[in-house]
Amino acid sequence: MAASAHVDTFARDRLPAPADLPEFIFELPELQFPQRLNCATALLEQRLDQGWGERRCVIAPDGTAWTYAELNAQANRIANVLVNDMGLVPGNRVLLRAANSPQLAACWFAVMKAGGIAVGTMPMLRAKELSQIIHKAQVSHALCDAALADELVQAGAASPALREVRHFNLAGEHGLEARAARQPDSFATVDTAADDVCLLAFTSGTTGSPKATMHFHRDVMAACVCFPPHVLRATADDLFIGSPPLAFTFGLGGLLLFPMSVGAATVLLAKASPPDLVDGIARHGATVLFTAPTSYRAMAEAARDRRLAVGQGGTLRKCVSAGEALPAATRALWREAIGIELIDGIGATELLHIFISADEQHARPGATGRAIPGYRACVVDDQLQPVPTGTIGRLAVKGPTGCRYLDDARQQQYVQGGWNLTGDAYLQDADGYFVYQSRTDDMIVSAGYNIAGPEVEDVLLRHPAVAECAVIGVPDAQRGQIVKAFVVLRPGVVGDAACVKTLQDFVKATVAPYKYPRAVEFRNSLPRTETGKLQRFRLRSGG
Ligand code: 3UK
Repeated sequence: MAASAHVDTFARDRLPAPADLPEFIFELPELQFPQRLNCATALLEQRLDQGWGERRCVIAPDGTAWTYAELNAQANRIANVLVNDMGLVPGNRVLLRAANSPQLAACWFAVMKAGGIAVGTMPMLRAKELSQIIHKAQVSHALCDAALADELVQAGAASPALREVRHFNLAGEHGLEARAARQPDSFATVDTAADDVCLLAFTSGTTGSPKATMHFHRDVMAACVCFPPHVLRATADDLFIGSPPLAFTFGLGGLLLFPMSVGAATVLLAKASPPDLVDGIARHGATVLFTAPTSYRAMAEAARDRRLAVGQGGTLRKCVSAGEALPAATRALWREAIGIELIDGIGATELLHIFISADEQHARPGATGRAIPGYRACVVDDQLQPVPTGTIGRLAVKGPTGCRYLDDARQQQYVQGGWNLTGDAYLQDADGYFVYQSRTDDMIVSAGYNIAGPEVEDVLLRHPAVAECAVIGVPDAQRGQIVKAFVVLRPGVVGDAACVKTLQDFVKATVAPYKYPRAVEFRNSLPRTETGKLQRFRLRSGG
């Protein structure tokens, strides 16, 4: 280990014991990292050295663009505020709270430059969740959009660890803008070790106390040399856009790190509902899109009408789907609407970003893809032994990134025998493609049959009456569990007994009849997290 640059060793002191770490593999030549590495140097400062300082980098919804040089200067000023005004020392945790925006990107790089540890938080979080995060990560500093100040003020009052908070988008001399303007636009970036922690990413887990995953400067760069060049293959002329918050590593990678790793530009939208995204793509001329499966489904019609794709007179050429399983029906819908084959990819907060995927040429409906260069994946049984082709088991992954929970006994569940166990049930087909079944704890067992909810959902989504749906197992005296579908109907469709029967018959006619939903409930909407994931546990508990 190279000497750490951290003065505050909180994170390093709470790394999992060596025996509890996954095996890390660095086989690709591009994964040979130097001992000293700061990801802000690699992603931002080197673009300037390369002569790309005047290229557009981060773009606000109104079209205002900062060049790489401007983002660098702003990040330097904020790094000076963190160190000179707020007393940050390397290793301190800095909470970031804002909707996606150029200023949030500048804050993120400022934390990297100052050798701090960024703790991203989803804008929707309330004081209760924020105080859990502040406590768990012992957050000492925060940079927060004034529009989201209230909940943080409440959380801060209950959290002695949090010493220094500055707000941006705040007029007056105390606002971050005014303080930053008084600072020099140069900063001596801290010469961090490649294995200094730079990011604490909280999992969007639905149960139990929050888990914080720790990632190094090296991990950030590893994510940038695996999926982007080998699967996505975007170029410096691309313009990225999408919905996931930068606090979610799907968004951090897809909307900030990956575009910058190739010298491209990125539109950071504060609001990115499906209609906002469609508008944003058209208005800015975006070429690469990152969003979740439900968002593709909701956008398909408008995307076709507005002719967003490059082949239709628009600009969009690459579309990445992650966060949840991509139903084959949604892949087909998007292709029919705009002629673009989706790039599906499974990623996890624990592994930082995507590790199984397939590019447009290699995509297979219903399958996520194959292990991407840099990663290995297999399907194993409870003894961690590989199962035969076509057999459902637990997904196990290893690569240059992997799970390191901060001070958490659950490390030993996620990492076993050197493998990261993501909690997903998968099978691998004869060509090595990984086919998602369900979360391991969501598999429905009804009258002795194993039924994967997402397979039934995919069938229901093909019915013209269905806008959205979720399929879970509910307790049943005779069968142990029965299959239950929650269905959001398309506008104008009546959810009566005849409709229930129609949908049940449709499923029976498409897949093995034992999989049909014996119970169907109509809803106006489905419970989802801010990252677009269905909250099945809320449906199970009647919520
Ligand atoms: C599920 C998928 C099937 C799967 C994420 C891309 O989602 C991300 O991270 P989270 O920690 O959740 C991880 C879990 O989400 N999942 C994600 N993508 C897919 N299931 N097909 C997919 N394509 O259960 C996984 O274990 O919130 C995704 C990049 C970075 C991320 N953090």
